[in-house]
Amino acid sequence: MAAIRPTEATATWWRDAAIYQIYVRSFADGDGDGTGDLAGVRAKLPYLVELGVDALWFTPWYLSPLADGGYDVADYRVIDPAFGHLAEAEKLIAEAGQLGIRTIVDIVPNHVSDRHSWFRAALAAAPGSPERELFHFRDGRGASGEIPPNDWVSEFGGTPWTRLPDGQWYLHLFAPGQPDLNWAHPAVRQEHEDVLRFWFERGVAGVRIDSAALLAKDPALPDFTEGTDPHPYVDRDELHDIYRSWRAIADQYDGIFVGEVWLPDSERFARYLRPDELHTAFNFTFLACPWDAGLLRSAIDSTLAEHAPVGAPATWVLCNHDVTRTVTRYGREDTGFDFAAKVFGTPTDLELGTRRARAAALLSLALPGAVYLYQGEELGLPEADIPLDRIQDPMHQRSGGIDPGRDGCRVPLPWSADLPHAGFGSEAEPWLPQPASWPSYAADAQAADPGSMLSLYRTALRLRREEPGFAEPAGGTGGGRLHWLPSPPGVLTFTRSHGLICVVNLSGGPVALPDHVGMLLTSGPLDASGLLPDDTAAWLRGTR
Ligand code: TEU
Repeated sequence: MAAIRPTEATATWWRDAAIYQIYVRSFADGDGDGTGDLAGVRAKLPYLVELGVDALWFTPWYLSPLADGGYDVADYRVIDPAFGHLAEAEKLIAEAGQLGIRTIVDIVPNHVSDRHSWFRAALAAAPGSPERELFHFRDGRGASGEIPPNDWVSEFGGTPWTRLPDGQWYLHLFAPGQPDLNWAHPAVRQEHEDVLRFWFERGVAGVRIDSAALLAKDPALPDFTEGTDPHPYVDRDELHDIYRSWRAIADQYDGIFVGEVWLPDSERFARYLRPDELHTAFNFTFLACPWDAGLLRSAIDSTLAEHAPVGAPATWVLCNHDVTRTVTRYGREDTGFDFAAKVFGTPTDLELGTRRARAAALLSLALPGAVYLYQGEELGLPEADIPLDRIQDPMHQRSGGIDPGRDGCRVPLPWSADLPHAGFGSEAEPWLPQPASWPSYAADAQAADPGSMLSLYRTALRLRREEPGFAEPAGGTGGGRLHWLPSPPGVLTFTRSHGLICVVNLSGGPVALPDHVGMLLTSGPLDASGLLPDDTAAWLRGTR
């Protein structure tokens, strides 16, 4: 195992951390049942130390019927038995901490599972009962209440209302197995504050807040009209009082929050990042941005501009468990990302996508702020084609089969090229089928290859930690600073501090490197003339 790194007690670790997202079900299978688990994660801690990450974000590991990959929580105080048990989670948090790696858990406050005790009690209670006040139950419209209470559309497609035998409907912005909670009810607020304390007391360093802009609803649950302000359920002002009360709890434990805040309005996005609310939020503008120099520069500039006034560090993320993997996205005609645009059979050039993903890795790892890596990103995994009869994601079903869903970015990881199931687990078939190509991406083979994606990430993360040029200059605004340097069209060149330069060539042809005295790392080889090829990035030691 690599050297034990001290867990520096700095209260600002999260401002420039490299945080690795673990989708437990697909990370590593410790007991051979075909599903990833905490034993598998514990066994891979040396790998994560070697990779050089500062924290792990676990997607929900709680008791769940998996109607939505665990984002349908039945009990926050119970680890799903498929993953292990609470004592094992506590051990994992402690073991990782001793290795200098912090733990972030995932809270899903917008809804619970339909198996949660609260919802089961609400189903058993009559319309109008107090149990139903914890959720959004309403009578339908029409002569016999046969029309849903309003015209909202589910995030997964279709109506977000499901009718019960007693005639009432209940609201679920996502799948029917995810009834929305009524955040105007004091018991809902109290329970989530208790859940935060429960996990902070078990040593977690942070919490990712799922669907953070959706919790509060207009109590009238009115029909939605485009342009309605405030929106009946997105980004409502009531949210900020909730997050201020959560921040007061987190501050008692030096805990941090990262919000999943999908909001195109950067001014409203920044409101979640005020000093008495969330510490950080995911930057989906950058994630969804097409592979284009001008658009990427605008995304970077707008991100830093919106964070600076509130003193929050930016976050940089290229993929997660919801979006098409970067290698595949960047190998397509449309290199951006749009949930609504996903269809089967989009032509993809994986060689081109991989080259661009390598360059994007050096770009995102050079930018000021925190960076999030999604498991398998460091292996250069592409989006997998899942056989229709194996697709589990409700987004597929609820799109009428048009959307391939998200399973393609959730395929169990390849660890060993020569073992069954690419080393994911020892016995049972993995819960999602692995493509025939998976062994060629295996971590053990890549670790031995200096030109692999894994070696690139390991080296880049090491340099990011060691090179003073990546650190925030003292007295930084907190939002992070970079200085753009003159570049040919289609080339991004910037410096952070100490003369460190990052250059990314998206121009369509080779370009000369800026003046430099040293080469730290490139995402691919220079050409025979020493020029930086297209879709390639370099970290340089500048002349100043
Ligand atoms: O995703 C949130 C989500 O999918 C929507 O907020 C969407 O991002 C937004 O409307 C932009 O179109 C989170 C989890 O990451 C995802 O895995 C879950 O399925 C979902 O919430 C429900 O918990």
